[in-house]
Amino acid sequence: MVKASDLFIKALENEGVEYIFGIPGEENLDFLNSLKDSKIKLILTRHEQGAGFMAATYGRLTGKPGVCLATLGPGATNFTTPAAYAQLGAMPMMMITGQKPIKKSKQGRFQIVDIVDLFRPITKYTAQIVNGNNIPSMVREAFRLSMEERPGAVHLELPEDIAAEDCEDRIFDVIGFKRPDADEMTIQKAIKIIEDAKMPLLLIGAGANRKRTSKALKAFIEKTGIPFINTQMGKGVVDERHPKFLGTAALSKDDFIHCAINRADLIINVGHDVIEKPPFFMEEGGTKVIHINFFPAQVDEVYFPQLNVIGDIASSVERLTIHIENKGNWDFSYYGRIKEEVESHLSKYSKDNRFPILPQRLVHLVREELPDDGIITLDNGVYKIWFARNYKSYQPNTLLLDNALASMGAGLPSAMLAKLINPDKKVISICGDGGFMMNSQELETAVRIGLNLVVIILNDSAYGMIKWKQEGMGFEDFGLDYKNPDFVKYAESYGAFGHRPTSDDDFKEVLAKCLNMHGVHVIDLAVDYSLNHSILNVLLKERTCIL
Ligand SMILES: Cc1ncc(C[n+]2csc(CCOP(=O)(O)OP(=O)(O)O)c2C)c(N)n1
Ligand SMILES: [Mg+2]
Repeated sequence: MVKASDLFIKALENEGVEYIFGIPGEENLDFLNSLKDSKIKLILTRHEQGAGFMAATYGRLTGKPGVCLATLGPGATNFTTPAAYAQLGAMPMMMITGQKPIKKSKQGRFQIVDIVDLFRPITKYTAQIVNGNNIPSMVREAFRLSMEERPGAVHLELPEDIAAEDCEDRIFDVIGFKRPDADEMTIQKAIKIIEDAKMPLLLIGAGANRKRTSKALKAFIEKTGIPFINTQMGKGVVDERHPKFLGTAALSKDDFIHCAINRADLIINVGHDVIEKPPFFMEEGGTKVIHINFFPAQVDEVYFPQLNVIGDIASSVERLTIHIENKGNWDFSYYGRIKEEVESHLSKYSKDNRFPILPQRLVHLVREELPDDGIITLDNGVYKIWFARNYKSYQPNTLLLDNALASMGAGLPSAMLAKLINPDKKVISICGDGGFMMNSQELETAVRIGLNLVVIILNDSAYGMIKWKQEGMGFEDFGLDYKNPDFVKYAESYGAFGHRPTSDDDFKEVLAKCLNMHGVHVIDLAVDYSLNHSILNVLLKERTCIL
């Protein structure tokens, strides 16, 4: 016989869990005590959101569920945003929450919320453990579901009395499975459609962000010469320095790549998922779309592909590559023009050294300073559009942004996780002053666990993204300004290092220095958003309609 909480830890070890992120409450104390003697490391955070975002990012980067722990009621409700983040972003993640004893309790309804039900719309699986003997099978099932396409969040609730029960010592083997391949007839159909098209265009989305897919897509592009674009979460799947790369869909319309999309007669859409902000809008009678993914397209007002190629993405792309031939129908000359236009537009302000800094210049300097495998993580703000459009990712998962839930507050925890599991890589967290403040308390966690991390806060003393939208809608500037704390002193009070550059040169120097130093470095960087409206809302519309 074994204690249920010990068995739970054993089941997690059996799944290869390395970390548990979280904040225990009294209802988790048996579990915590069992964790004490395990090789699984506990990463204690200062808010459950921090723990949840770290767990989700662990899943995103490794393909295995990141595990997080919270107490009942208020601890568990703090997991709702990270759960939605993992669920929409297809990141494997497991939440474990405590609960009052379920058999006999003298606490009335104090702190009791029906967490299992609360999590139902934002998880793939949510259940209360009512018998310790069920722990091994329930953990195995939760892990299986969390990783299975489409990956997402799962939740198990472990009540206090169940955690203390004695139960049978049993564990289930982790049995892998091979994802099924697409059927041959569909592959042949797709080949015929692509060969017959005049201006096919390849679009790489979030679901293509897997190791083997990257290689398969590169081979496809190289054999066919078909130009490619990507969605925000598909960035870096194929090196964006590739001569066939046209750009990223940071906006849904009126950007240069939409000129390419509008002229294309076929879009080969690999790994796209409707949870991402649409990279383009499909129209009735317009450009045809082949959807290549692990699962069929969810039909939507703006997305209704004409062919589904369903199965392992890498295998589908490899099989297309083997058999496809250039039958002389393809003409990519227009895409070449778009490429030239994009390159000259994107580099326009990269050498402009005015201060406060322009986001375009920031993108340029960060790219210059980071090695090929360096990682940046973004929070949510208007700079995300500039990074998505202007930053070239050279490798998969080196620009981590969230274009699914697009929640503020995830940027810092996701950078912390990226650094934790990639100690030899340079990692920069780029946040707005609004988003940074939503989980800034995790600076303490970062310092305590000894991370070497650079955090850049773009300081405009406002919710800049909403200001930009407000201006775009022709409304008056109202209701979006605030005052910030002194970020240098704030960082120092956590035992981090604070920096406030006063010029372009100064920033370059500070960034280079911070990337090579130990500790957590917070750079308070004044940003100039005055060109956002004139470029993103006005100039793009004017230029793109004449191309
Ligand atoms: C949790 C959450 N609340 C609100 C929003 C809506 N929202 C999107 S961006 C933004 C402003 C971001 O401000 P900041 O972090 O300072 O970035 P900036 O755009 O100013 O650079 C807001 C309020 C959101 N995405 N997530
Ligand atoms: Mg701001």
